[in-house]
Amino acid sequence: MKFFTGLLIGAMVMGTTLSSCYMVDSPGTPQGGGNAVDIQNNSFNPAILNVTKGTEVTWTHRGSITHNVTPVSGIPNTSSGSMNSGDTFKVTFAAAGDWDYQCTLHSGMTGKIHVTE
Ligand SMILES: [Cu+2]
Repeated sequence: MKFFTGLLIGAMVMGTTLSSCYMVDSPGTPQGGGNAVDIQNNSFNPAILNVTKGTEVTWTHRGSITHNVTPVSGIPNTSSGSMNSGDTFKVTFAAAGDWDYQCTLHSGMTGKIHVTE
């Protein structure tokens, strides 16, 4: 009888261990960084992105309401226009310098691409 009780407890411990494994969050998709900017929660992430010249930067709209990427200063003078969920916008930065930008629909929603040689 003790043997069967031991088995039962063993099975319960194993079951608990297995079920806790299933509860571990799956690794999320990396957000931002590299040459990518995410548009989410009324912000650009990362707000400041450092790239070397010649890099193509991609903005991806991962939110739900309309945003845009509009330069404030720097070159090239190109804007995304209205972006909605799932939309992407790409800009290649051919020259070193700062490219400051904003979403004209939401004050305080700003970002910067810092382009180095
Ligand atoms: Cu916006």
